[in-house]
Amino acid sequence: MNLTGAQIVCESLVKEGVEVIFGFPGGVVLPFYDTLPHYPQLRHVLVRHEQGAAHAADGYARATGRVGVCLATSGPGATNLVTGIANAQLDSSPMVAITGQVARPFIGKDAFQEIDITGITLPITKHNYVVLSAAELARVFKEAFYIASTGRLGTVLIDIPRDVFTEEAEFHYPAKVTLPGYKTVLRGHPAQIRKAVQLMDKAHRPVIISGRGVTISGAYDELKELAEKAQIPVATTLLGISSFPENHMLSLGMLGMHGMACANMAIDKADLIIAVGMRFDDRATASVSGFAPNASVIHIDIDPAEIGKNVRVDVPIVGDVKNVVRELNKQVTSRTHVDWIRQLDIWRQEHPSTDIRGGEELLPQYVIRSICEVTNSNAIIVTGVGQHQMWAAQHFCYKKPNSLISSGGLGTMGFELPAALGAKIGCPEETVWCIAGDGGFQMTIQELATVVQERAAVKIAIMNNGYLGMVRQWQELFYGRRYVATPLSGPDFLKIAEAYGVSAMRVKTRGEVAPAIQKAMEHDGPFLIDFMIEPEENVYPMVPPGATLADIIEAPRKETVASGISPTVSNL
Ligand SMILES: Cc1ncc(C[n+]2csc(CCOP(=O)(O)OP(=O)(O)O)c2C)c(N)n1
Ligand SMILES: [Mg+2]
Repeated sequence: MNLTGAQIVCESLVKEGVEVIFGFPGGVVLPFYDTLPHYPQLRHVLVRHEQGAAHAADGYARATGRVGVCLATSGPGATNLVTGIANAQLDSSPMVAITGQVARPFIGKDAFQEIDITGITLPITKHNYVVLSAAELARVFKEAFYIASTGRLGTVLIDIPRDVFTEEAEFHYPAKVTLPGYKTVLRGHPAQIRKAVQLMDKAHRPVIISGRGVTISGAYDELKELAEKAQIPVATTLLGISSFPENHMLSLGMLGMHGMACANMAIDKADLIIAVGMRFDDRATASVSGFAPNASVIHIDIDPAEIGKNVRVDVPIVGDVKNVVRELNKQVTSRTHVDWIRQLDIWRQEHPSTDIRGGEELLPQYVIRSICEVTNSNAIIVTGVGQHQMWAAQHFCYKKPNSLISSGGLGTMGFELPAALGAKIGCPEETVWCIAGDGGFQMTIQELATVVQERAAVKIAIMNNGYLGMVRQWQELFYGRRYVATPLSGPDFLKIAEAYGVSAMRVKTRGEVAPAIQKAMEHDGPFLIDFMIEPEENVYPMVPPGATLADIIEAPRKETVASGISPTVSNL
């Protein structure tokens, strides 16, 4: 059967089970858009900026575990995708990005809207393709989806010249891929697993660090079993949040630069680190030379390139986390670490990191805790980047698997709104709260129009401190309080919301917080709350740049007076 390239693209997407494409049209992709109405199973979501398409596809992928798809035209459309592609790739989000390219005879001529997008994205994709004949399209799509969704997940870009969309070729979708150079190891080596078990059996002060790999491989139950069987406390990375229930007695919460004091102290004093599906990012380890100075390290990861990259590893195990942890569970000895757990409990009491001070001020921590209480933790939280991101990581008690979506590796301001849109479209039954910074929100604010057009009932909490808050915090602490280029003036987010057709309200006092959240939840459709939070509130604890996890700055004393609201992590 002969089909046009555009039809082959659509057929291939259907074969891959794609239901949603986040895209924005332009000249060279018009043949594709002209074909799209013949494929009603493919829902097209028209974003307002291509960066929004990439973040929405990324948010969709993280929320559903399925490959997210975004599409843009050549030139500026393609370059607008770049930040979103890098963001998805750095956080191992499975995504296929499709770009149009100028017609084959024009390639290399600096033609109108020609850009070498495969050259540009080579270092920020897992793989990329330029498709130079329609006959190759089906194979390329099969491979692209396979590569994006296997091994360490990642982003694949497919660049398609305009005349390849219109060229005809026989359509045959391959049943399997043939990629001799691409191999993924799924099962851990038995000898390495035995070595790991030996270390675990003799450890006195073990700590598990759980990363996003646990969520991706669906190893939530397996990890819980391991922690419980061997009585090992669990700290998580930022992206590992919600891979282990935070109300569990063995939960230490997040580690790292803004991690819980108790988690960081535990790692500093541990004699064994079991790192599961995490990559020792410098925001998690702080100074690598001082990281876990007394510990042997077991590192489980599907990507062999991660082993020994940042931290010396004693027992590497390459494999899918779920398989490896299952094997560990079979072999590890059931035991307790009474003294260690008691010690952690003492540190937790002496160094509380989630207490919220009382008083009248509208504190961001209080807002996050209230969202947690009103939703009963039954929501997907999507954040931007900055202080609000850290408060959302610290003060919401994540009890549900895969309930935090945040930009970790690239730290992309503006991720929040489009990613929340993608998550809501992927999981329409879930409550999705977008926790936004007043700075980052303005970077992708136009996606409010997409939210309205798609009737996506995203609930938006703007943490309005009038500053690029995280940068202001660094200026306060490390640059003599010189606030250069960090104060923000406006806009009036209620007027913005009104212009887009989104219901909204402003909250200035603690008393208004819970009723406003309740109102947003009951509202049938998107809802925005502009929380006018304490402008110069800081994120604590904090490990200063260059220091080790042991060098934690805790909140100044006045900041730890209890507010009467329950702590995030239930104590041991
Ligand atoms: C695209 C981008 N530009 C710059 C930065 C550097 N940066 C990190 S946090 C931050 C401030 C964010 O401000 P806001 O969104 O208001 O969040 P807040 O920290 O105030 O909660 C900036 C500028 C970034 N992470 N991303
Ligand atoms: Mg701000």
